[in-house]
Order: sequence, then structure tokens, then C-alpha cells
Amino acid sequence: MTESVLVVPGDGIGQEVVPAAVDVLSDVADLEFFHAEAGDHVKRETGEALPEETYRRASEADATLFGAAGETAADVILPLREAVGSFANVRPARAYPGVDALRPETDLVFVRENTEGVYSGIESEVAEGVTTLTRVVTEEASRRIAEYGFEYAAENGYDDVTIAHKANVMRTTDGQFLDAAKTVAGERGADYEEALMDALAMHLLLRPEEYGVVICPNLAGDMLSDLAAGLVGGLGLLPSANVGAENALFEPVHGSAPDIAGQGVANPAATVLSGAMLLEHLGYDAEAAAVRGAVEGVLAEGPRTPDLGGDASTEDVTAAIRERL
Ligand code: GGG
Repeated sequence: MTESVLVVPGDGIGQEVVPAAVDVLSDVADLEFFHAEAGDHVKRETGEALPEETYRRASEADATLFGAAGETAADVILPLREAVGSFANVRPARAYPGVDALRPETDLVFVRENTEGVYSGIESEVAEGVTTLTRVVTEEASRRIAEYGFEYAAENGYDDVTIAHKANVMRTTDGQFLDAAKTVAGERGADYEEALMDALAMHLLLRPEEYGVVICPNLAGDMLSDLAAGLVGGLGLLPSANVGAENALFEPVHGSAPDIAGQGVANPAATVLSGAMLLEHLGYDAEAAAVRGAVEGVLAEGPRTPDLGGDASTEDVTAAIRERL
């Protein structure tokens, strides 16, 4: 059976790195790609950032490859994650040989709660100059992300699991998140550490080698993974998977990068590595390993895009990855 993959480049450099990843995936697997649009540019043209058709096709496809969200991120990527039933956002951050990383010993995986927290979308202006945000944290979603995180650590050989929270301040919401995650750890007989997310940010910077899987509430996962990108050479290197019970959406951790969009110099590695995660999700394990190997080879020996100190274009790097494949 040929699996169907919905491709949504989104905004800015998404339009450059997603076609690059599709070319690489087409080299190794017999997938049927369908294209759909979403984002700032769609909103400008139609008044709506995420067409209903794109949402529906994401929910029906075997997997979705997404590029980047811009100003309309809340209207695009959050509903698309919902369309695929995603509850976990998996963001590996590892240093690659040959890349000038601040912390070459980094090998972290953020398992981020993907449905609630401060990204629940409940905001209002209650009076002139007074705005509020409702932070939703449920026991069910907290348990589910903890179960996924501990399972991921066990399956992927990570001994260190950290539960990130700020339960000393957000006592009710993060208190619930922490309690649920600790209960799951107890049921599994799993070892873990808990860490206040602000202190964790500093410890990750100073001693990343002491950490493996980090289970996080939604916003903390978004922020800590960007911090970890800084440890390994930048956002051009971090892939991610938005995992649901059956469906999933894959995207680089980076956003639309308007400062370099349209110049043809965006690093395609994060999106190609997201494509490798997509291949694994569809059962193409050997092909995923080959794609990862090709990306690692290019990162080690070049060519490199400007974010990694080189002067190669997106096209040059993509061609080099494909040549290795
Ligand atoms: N490809 C990731 C992306 O588009 N990031 C922009 C953004 O603001 N994302 C919010 C999020 O990941 O929750």
C-alpha cells in the first residue's frame, strides 16, 4: 500500500525546506504526496489562515509534513496538531559530529504536552488594558504525556527522565501535572528527577549530559527545546514529531525565519530529519536510518548553510544529502 503524506509548507522558509525534504523522501520511499496551503499568506489572500480542506486532509492522510508557521501560528499549527490527534510533541536535540556546537555532549529529547497548558487558546481582554489567559491542565493529558515520555525513554535507551514543572508557583495546574507524572512513574517503577523549569534551563545549559528525556508542559517544552537548539548548533538542526494515537504530523522546530526567507539559504536539515521521523512512523525504519546517515554525513563534511558557518544554499545541501543517499 502506498501511504499518503500531506505536505503543508506554511510560511517563510517552510516554502524552501519542505520541498527539499519531499525530494529526499521521494528518493527512498514510495509515498504519495498531496499538497495543501496554510499560513499568513493564505490569510492575506482568503481571510482564513487554515482552510477547512487543509485541516480535513491532514486528518485523513497517513502523515503530514509541515514547514513553518508565522504570525498565524495559533490558527495554523495548533489546529493541525489537533487534526492529527496529536498529544505529544517529540523534539530531539542532539549534537552532530562536525557541527560547531556549544555543548557537543548534548543528547536530549523533549516530550512536550501538546494539547493544553497556556496554548489552550483561551485568552480575552476583560477590560480596556486588562487581558487574561486561562491555563488548562488536566489529569488525563498530564498522565498521557508522562506515559508517552517514560515509554519513549525505555524504548530508546534513555536512563535519565526529568519532569519539568513550576509547581511551586503554579500550584494547582503544574501541581496536577507533576502529581500525574509522578504517579505514572510510580506505576511503572521508573526512576525520574523533577526539576523547576527555570532552574532546569540553566542546568541544561551547564550540564546537558546529565539529562535525557525531559517531560514538559506545553510552553516549557516549546521554550526549553529552543534553548537546547542553541546548545547543538541552532534551530536548523531540530526535527520534531507531533504524535497521535494513529496519525502524526512532522515539522522542524524552527519557525518561518522571515529574516532569511526567500534567500535560498535556509538549512533543510531540521525538515529532512523530521522527514526521517515521518518515515519511521510509517514503518520505513531502514529508509529513515539512511536519511539520517546522509544528513549526518553532510553535517560532518559539508556543504553547510550560513547558520552553520558555511556559504551553501538550501539547494546545495539538499543535493549533497541526496547524493549520499
Ligand atoms: N515548525 C514550527 C513552527 O512553525 N513554529 C512556530 C511556532 O510559533 N510554533 C509554536 C509551537 O510550536 O507550538
